[in-house]
Amino acid sequence: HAPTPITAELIGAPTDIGAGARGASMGPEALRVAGLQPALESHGLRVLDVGNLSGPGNPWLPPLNGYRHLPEVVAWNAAVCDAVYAALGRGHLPILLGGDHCLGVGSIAAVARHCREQGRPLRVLWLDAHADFNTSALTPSGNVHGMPVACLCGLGPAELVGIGGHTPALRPDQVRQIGIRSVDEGEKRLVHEHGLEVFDMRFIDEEGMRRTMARALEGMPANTHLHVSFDVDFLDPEIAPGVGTTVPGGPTYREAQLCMEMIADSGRLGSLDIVELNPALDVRNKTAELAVDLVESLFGKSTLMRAGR
Ligand code: B3U
Ligand code: MN
Ligand code: MN
Repeated sequence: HAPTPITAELIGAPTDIGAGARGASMGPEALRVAGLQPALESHGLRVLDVGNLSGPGNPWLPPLNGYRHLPEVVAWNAAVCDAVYAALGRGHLPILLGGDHCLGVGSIAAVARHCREQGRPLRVLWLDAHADFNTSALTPSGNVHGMPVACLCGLGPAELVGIGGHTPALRPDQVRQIGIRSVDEGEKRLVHEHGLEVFDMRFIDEEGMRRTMARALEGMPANTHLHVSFDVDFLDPEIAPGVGTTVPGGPTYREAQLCMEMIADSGRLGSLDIVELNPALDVRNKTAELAVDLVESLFGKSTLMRAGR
């Protein structure tokens, strides 16, 4: 009989609570307008759009003790964590539509909890221009979207670090970062101290995206749950201007496609975040359309039938 199709669950989190620019709150609707659901359905997935979560508005305040909007960030992440955990419990593949990247804490804490309960190994691919490994002492901005990886590894405020019920949610050796090209001075030292595996733009320039992804995906047992946290500022701003913090010198269209295709070929994808899309800074929704195009590749769109796939 035919295999049961994967059911993807689209979960909108319309907030810019952790960001340094307003507008990521419009991300979920821009992805819907760009046709995310029919694009996924065209690759054989069932898609359930459960609509948007709700949470506090953005008070747009300066940092307090090194964090901007910490109580609101915690409220949004609690909602995301519950929704992602519930989707996984239904056997669905959650796709978080951000929203800024602070939401990666709730999303990945939920995935880590699910994997712990199922006894499955977890790997997280962090596609980003930034390492997002700041702490309240190191951050130049107080924006929590610069801190989610540190929070997941146990470095951060207790309310966030413990949101999935287990501290830390992740060990650094479960994470692979790809596309990194902007890391703050103190953050660099912390990344090194914690032994994060970072495939930065220099690595991609020297080794190519093919070898980069082969390395990032190696050593995953068959039952591994692979989570992809896709910060749209991973992409070069020439092709993806609709993000809050552009950093020049990112992956090209072709490199990004290959990255997504090789993740699809791994056959391990279990959950996804699409974050930091900022329609207020976009040009005719083209960054949202590009994100949808790349997510199609992540779910197995390819130009040809390929041997052994
Ligand atoms: N590292 C800087 C900038 C930044 C991090 N993530 C984004 N921007 N999107 C910071 O504020 O922590
Ligand atoms: Mn990020
Ligand atoms: Mn980023």
